[in-house]
Amino acid sequence: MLKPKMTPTRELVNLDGLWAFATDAMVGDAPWTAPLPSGLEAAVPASYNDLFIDPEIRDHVGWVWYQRTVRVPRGWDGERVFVRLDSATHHGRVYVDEALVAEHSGGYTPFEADITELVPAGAEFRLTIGVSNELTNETIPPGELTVDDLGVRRQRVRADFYNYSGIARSVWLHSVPVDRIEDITVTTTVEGSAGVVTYQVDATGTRDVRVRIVDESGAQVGEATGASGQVPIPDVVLWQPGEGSLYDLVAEIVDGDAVIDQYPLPFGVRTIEVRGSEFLINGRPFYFTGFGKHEDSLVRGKGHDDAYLVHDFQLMGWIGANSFRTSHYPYAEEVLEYADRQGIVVINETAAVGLHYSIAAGITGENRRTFAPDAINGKTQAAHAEAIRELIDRDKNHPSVVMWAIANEPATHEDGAREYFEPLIRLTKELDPTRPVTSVNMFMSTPETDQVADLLDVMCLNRYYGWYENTANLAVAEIRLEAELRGWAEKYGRPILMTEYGADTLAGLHSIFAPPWSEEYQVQLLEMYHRVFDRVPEFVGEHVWNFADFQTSAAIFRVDGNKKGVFTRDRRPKSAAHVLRQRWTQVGNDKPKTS
Ligand code: BDP
Repeated sequence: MLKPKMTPTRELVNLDGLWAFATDAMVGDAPWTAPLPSGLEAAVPASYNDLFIDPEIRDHVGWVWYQRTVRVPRGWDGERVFVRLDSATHHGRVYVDEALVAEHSGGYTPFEADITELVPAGAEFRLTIGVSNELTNETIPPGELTVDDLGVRRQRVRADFYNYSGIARSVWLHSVPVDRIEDITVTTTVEGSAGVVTYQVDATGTRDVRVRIVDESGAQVGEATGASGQVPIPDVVLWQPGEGSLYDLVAEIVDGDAVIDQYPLPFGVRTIEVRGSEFLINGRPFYFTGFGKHEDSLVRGKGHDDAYLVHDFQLMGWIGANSFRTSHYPYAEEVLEYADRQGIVVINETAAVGLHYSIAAGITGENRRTFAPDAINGKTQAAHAEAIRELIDRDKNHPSVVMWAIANEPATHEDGAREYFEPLIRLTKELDPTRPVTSVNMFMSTPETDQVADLLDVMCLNRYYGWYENTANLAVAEIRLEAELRGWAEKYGRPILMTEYGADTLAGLHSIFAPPWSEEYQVQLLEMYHRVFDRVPEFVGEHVWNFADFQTSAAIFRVDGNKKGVFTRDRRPKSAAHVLRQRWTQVGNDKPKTS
């Protein structure tokens, strides 16, 4: 789905700002499409949870309603008019006055509604958006709805981050021509000093299509006609980690000399390949340094914020990180566009987190089969397939995206995992044959027990030796970690990436004895992991968990959230940040020497 854009043939009105807001309890039996009665206003984009001081709003389970009036610009007569949401977490419904015009499940991908027939150009209408945060065993991510002893509905999530809900990204009103470009797909290869761009333009109607390729100075460097084809770029400037060189593919549908629709798509020319145990970008072994991140900040929750985007990337640049993973859901499109321009490498993940029903068995006592009719079942798998489709559809053209992670820490050691994952991995590869595919592995899925690893291109491991296991015993943790990594290398011979490792750390807690939670322990744990990484030749990268402290549901092992950040939630460095900076600014994009 193309991001709405202002072009010579398309126009755009941003609908962000303050919207009337109410929970379903506040609306009661009244129709939610009537003016909302609560007197509350909510900021868009932002999760609603932390905006208000009322715990009943913060922990509300079910539908909430956002409302505002919108006027269609009078000049849009004869165009098609759409309302587009960049996301609604987790289910969205869009009403134009009383009419339901769109419904969507999946909290981190966009959807839109064609409202042309309902509102003429120049007219005003009431736009009501419903958002539900309910999660069940058949949604992505999965969760459970329960009712407590007082009859209050509760949402249980199976992920270690707060269930922030609402409209966390922008809302748009946009116009497109009746005959228009609906989608563009660009893939690239390199032949000698030339780049080869393979493109496909999907358009409505039977008009002629032409494309031009324009470099960053605005000079045209290639052109072609037809809905699909190849365009060479002589003396191409490659997109490289650290150098986000981009081109625009300007697609047009034309009628003789008249341009009916125009859409410029930024793209980069680069190649990705997994060869043996190496991860190659532009034919050169790449070593990942960086983080698993979250979209998370004070007050906004998961609300997208360009200021945090710029600041987080500044901090990643300062520390020498060349990459991050969009743990545990697709991030705002602005993040990927910025990564494209900044030359930051991205592992792009679906929202399939929590497909593991006994991960916390030691704490909760719950020990259930994950792949079962009353747990992760065929309907969950269908929702998961749709999540993969929507992610690839949205993000396929971003050069920064070098790999798809289709899940985080599913129970891939349990019976049923192969039947569940094999079709999803196949689907991902069919939808995008150009990028490697992974599923991020958790500690119970070892080289001996894992049932899907042979289907994956890269072994992405989350490991907590020295934290959840061998707590406060880094010497033993070092031996266990190395033994396991060598086990993966020996069995599969594929690249191994540590997608999570780290320790909860209370900023400001110091101790000469370096106990868990102290800044010293975080430093010593990371240094121990790095010694091991540098001894394993198949190792291709390190993503510390997490970039910054983040909010979670209340739990006895969480102190106002997860504190494994290298930066605090307000982005101040802990001691570990300086240690990482020293290592990563030296390592660059190359693997540290194996000792
Ligand atoms: C991993 C999860 C991550 C958690 C982390 C932790 O992938 O979401 O936040 O552990 O416990 O299991 O800190």
